Amino acid sequence: MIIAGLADSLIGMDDNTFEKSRIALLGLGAMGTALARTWLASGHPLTVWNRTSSRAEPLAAEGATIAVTAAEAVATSDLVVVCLLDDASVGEALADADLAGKDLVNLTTGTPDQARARAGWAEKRGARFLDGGIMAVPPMIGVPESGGYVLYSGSRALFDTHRGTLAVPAGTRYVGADPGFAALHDVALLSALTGMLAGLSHAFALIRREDIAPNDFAPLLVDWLAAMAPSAYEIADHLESGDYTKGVVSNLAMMVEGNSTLLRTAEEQRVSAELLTPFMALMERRLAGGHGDEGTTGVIDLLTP
Ligand code: FVH
Repeated sequence: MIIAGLADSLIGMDDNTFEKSRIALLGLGAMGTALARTWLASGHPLTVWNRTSSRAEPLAAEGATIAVTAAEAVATSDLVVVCLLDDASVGEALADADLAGKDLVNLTTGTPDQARARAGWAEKRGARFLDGGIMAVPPMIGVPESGGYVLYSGSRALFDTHRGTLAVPAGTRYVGADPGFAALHDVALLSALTGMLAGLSHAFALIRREDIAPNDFAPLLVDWLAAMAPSAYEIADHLESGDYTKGVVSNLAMMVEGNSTLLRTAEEQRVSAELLTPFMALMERRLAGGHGDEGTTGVIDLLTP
């Protein structure tokens, strides 16, 4: 019996024997190396290339074929995966490669417009293109229970062809035919994380000078943020319905009033409020516009005039 998903990573059939598809992987930084190891461990023939060749050598002992140039690596496989520092390094690395007929999967972090331009660039060179945004750090790669996954957008046909192979290092989530969508989702999620890290920084700063152990405080933060995270569903519902007051239990008027307590406490604890004030200013502007019965969804209108 063939396990669903796994079948996609197998090509050809010889009685009970399946051959796993060959992959060319360009880029052996922390992430590229983690990807390489999971594909090798699952039996995929793998050709690797890295600008600094010494980073490729340990993988030879694990079964990888080392290519001297990126073009040489590309020539070995129909499926080419790139995981480099940034979009410019992708252009540089693939400058001399023949991409005609190749399936190019770009796991390099970039902007939506960079992904769209890279898709056009790849298509002009005869390749199908899929962009990916990795929502994981290297130790999460090849560890399904870590919850890491990769967002994909671009050629649906390419995604379907290689779905099983792409699922080996981490879960897969296809988010649309627009090649910019994986990057857009990736950056939106990273931006939400930035806000959370800003909040954590301010919270730890508030307790820092007191006799409160950070390790005692951390579980409170984790539980609180986990309990509040579903507010994303309420905001989504507001945006889709256009009714920003629907289900609101903590309204903007109350929250703006409460902000003065947050600011005063920061002052008492001799903590700079610079991480809080930009968001508070937006809340005040929305309140001044007569929207005290909403939650914070209206702030999004101010960000997207
Ligand atoms: N590591 C992480 O936690 C994050 C998790 C989310 C996704 N990111 C993105 O993944 C891309 C690769 O990240 P990385 O962690 O592998 O990055 P480094 O360890 O710094 O390795 C960078 C590789 O890029 C090569 N490289 C840089 N410039 C060039 C160039 N001009 N031409 C060819 N290759 C280039 C570099 O080669 P070398 O320095 O070893 O010679 C590494 O292979 C990235 O987009 C993250 O944002 C990771």
